[in-house]
Amino acid sequence: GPTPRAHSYTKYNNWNDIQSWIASISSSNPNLISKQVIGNTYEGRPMTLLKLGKKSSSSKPAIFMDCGIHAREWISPAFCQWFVKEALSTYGSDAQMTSLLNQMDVYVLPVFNIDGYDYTHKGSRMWRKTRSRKSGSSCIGADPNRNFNAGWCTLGASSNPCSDTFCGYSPESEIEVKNVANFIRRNKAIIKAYITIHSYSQLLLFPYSYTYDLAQHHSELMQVAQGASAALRSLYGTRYTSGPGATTIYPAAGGSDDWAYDLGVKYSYTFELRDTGRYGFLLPESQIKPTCEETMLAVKYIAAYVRKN
Ligand code: ING
Ligand code: ZN
Repeated sequence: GPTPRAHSYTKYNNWNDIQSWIASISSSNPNLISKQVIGNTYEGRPMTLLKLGKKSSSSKPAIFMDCGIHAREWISPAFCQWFVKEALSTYGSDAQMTSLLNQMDVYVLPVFNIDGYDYTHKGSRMWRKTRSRKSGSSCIGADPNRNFNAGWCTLGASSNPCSDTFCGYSPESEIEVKNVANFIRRNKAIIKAYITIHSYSQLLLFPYSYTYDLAQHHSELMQVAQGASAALRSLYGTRYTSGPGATTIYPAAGGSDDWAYDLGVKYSYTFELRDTGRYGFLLPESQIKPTCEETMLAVKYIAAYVRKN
């Protein structure tokens, strides 16, 4: 067939290009990267999870990171692609990345809501939800970040299937949510941190969002978030606010970070990347590189903390 062009990390790639990239990057360096399909989306696309880490005979502690829970937040999948590229290209030269991948595995799901992401390229740019259908309603999709089983549909979520924050017909009714939840449940003994990448608002959030109660580990989660935000800011001066979701952005039940935390994954964080609203979801491609560079510092800060604790 035709020779594919080199993958661009400074463009918003469509699902077709990301899928080709997943195939080629995972075969490029078998000592550091492998892939597994954790299930298919509603429309039948494979959800391929990348595993980064130096091969080891014993099982290693791990970090799980997903991008693209919401379809229109295009900077998010761009960051997961950037992270994988950086991990592979700086292993062996960057001390922090080398220690991380020697001692831990990092699972990366480049696009969580693939059907929705594809629809924002081919149908409607501002689509947020999944693309599932149910007889009895003409409205399509549920909000995957309202569909996890954490105070499900009690607060900041809608039971109206036409709403952008529709919580779904039951917890994990969305197959993409079920696939991710099943993987994390199956591997909860090794998963030490859960990181989910959204946009926009420049926030680093942690549990809880479904209640105003403070998390059991609130002070430590806040300390780590503030350290990560300071690391991020050190590069280009970008300011982030850290705090529990409910009071820092808005109360919202059914989110993935709250669910992972209550499952026992203590270091559970939601990033809201650039910007603060000038471009919002339509962040120009010229900002992909600086956004990803600064976010790398925050994610590596959290990873280093988790590795040492
Ligand atoms: N923001 C998140 C949302 O799903 C959030 C905020 C984080 C809610 C964690 C619940 C839990 O609404 C965006 N931009 O998607
Ligand atoms: Zn989002």
